[in-house]
Amino acid sequence: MGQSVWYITTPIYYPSDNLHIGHAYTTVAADALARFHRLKGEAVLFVTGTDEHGQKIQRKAEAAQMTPLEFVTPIVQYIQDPLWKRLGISYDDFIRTTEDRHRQVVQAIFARLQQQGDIYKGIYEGWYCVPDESYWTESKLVDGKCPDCGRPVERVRQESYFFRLSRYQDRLREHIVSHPDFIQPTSRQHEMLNFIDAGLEDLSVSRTGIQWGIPVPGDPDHVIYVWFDALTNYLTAAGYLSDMRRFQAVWPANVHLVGKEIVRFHAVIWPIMLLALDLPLPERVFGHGWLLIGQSKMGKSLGNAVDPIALLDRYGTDAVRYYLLREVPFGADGSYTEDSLILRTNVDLANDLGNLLSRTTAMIHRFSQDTVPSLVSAADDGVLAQLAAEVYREVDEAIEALAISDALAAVFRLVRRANKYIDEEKPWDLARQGDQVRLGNVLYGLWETLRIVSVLLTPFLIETPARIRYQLGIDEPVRHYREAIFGFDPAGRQVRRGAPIFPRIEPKPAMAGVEHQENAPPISIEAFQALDLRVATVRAASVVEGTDKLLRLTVDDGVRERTIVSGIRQHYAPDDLVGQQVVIVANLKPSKFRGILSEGMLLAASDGERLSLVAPISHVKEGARVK
Ligand code: ME8
Repeated sequence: MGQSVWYITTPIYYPSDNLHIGHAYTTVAADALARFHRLKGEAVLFVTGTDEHGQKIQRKAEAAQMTPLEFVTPIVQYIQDPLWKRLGISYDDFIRTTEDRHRQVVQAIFARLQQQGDIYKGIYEGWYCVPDESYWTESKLVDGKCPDCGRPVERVRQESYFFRLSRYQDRLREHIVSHPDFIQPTSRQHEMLNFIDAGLEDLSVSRTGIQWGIPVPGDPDHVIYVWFDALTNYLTAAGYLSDMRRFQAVWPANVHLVGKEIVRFHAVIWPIMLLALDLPLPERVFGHGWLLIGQSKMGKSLGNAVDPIALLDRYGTDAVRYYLLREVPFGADGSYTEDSLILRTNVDLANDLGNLLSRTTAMIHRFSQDTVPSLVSAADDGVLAQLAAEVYREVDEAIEALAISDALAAVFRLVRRANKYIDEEKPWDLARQGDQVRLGNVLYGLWETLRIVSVLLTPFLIETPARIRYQLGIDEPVRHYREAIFGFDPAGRQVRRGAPIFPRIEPKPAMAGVEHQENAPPISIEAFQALDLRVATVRAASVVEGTDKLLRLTVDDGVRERTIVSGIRQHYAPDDLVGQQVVIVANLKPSKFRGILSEGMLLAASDGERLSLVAPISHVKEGARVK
């Protein structure tokens, strides 16, 4: 009965309002991981869903003069389609806690724990946070408010069923210590151990006075605590009690992906429920960080939620997915801004990836009549093949560690290296010199790198891999991760040049801070021609120590390499500039900055807020005159 299905879950979300990009963040991450494992040929179960019971939903429904089910159903439908559909979420099962299959499992578990003496009836007196659906003792409150979310709590005193967490406290502690992968990132492990060491109190697992929930078996005045109900979804979806054969193949879950604020439920209450049921514990509970707006968490009730559909309308599925997966190291908090989404898309997708594709297909068109040349490896220095092999391993390892952003960073390192390779190898020179062997190797290497990138991006992006492959002349979809190996695809395909796969996004029109300058006085054509403007390629870039504005660049102007000191450090990272073409004022009188002689300046456009270097929109030779 070996475990054979790779099982990943997201939290099941409250359908109390439409979801925001914080929810999309978790779900897209889980989706990428699920797709990655499928691409490696594994059987995967990826489950998401909705947590529909509880007081919060009941109150919302009352306010809307609807039954709770009437209230949640359209929201749940909206989450499935358009929200998850348009984000490309490839869930295998969508579980709603209002389904019969789930109610049966929750009630069966409750009854069993009661029979075993793990659940008993008593009196609960304490505090309750309605929005979080969590119970608190007096001593845990902070300034009389919920210690998790800071909102007011309500006093409750009622008959209640209790779950004896304390009985399993030592076993849980011992499991956490002996399984360092169980709670991740590691910092959350320490938090949980501290929480356990402070002593676990028995948990109230039922409520009276509300109807919207699963009734306690045999005692219908009580409904089961919504977290007890919700956590059980992971078992229901795995087939627990309904299809035990499937369950054996699926359980334990490999990853429960959750936001950091609910790690405690997943790393304390949930494993204790499983210990009491004599079931193996999940391999990993991963608590990722929050998307912040400014300094605060984006939240449904905080009025700062960003609607994913609006972003999808504006930027498309892949730009939104890429941003969510790449921008913030998985595990840490990160600020969301639309500008950072635009910048990410423009720099990585439009510039680096888009240019590599259009340059490569253009050169294969021009120098090889659209036909991908074959590799004559004897003369090839293997730069791209070697890096591709490294990246193949790195992506795999990063995903194993759930370091999704690192995996994408590795893929884009390969993209950037390939762009630089074009500048170094200068295929147009090889063509002029008639060096067909070298030219063929270089073109095949670039084409093959793009094909590998299309494989590596398959788990993360939905439409892009096929669009890249179309232009490369490949109609077959990506089938397996091991296709991302250099030399896998034979020569002879016919490239199809096409439109840019990611057109640059123009920053939003309403730009505060744009300096609307008065037009300058007219000048003669001679005055303009006195400027020697030329295209150059950045060969090296580094920061000028002791300043926060200056970069020192080495640029190739077609005749020689020259040094230019430029005040663009706040807008560009040195590594991002290497290999880029720029426009320089070549006949500016040299002058010294911080002891460095600068021979010329770069042209850049500035709206007072953002600054963008000026560059030719397609590749031209270094030294080309700008006029
Ligand atoms: O907690 N940044 O549901 P929920 C990142 N029903 N992720 C965020 C986020 C943000 N600003 N805001 C929300 C519940 N999330 C329970 C779960 S599971 C058995 C029951 C994500 O609708 C993150 O994954 O409040 C967080 O844990 C989840 O949405 C909370 O969703």
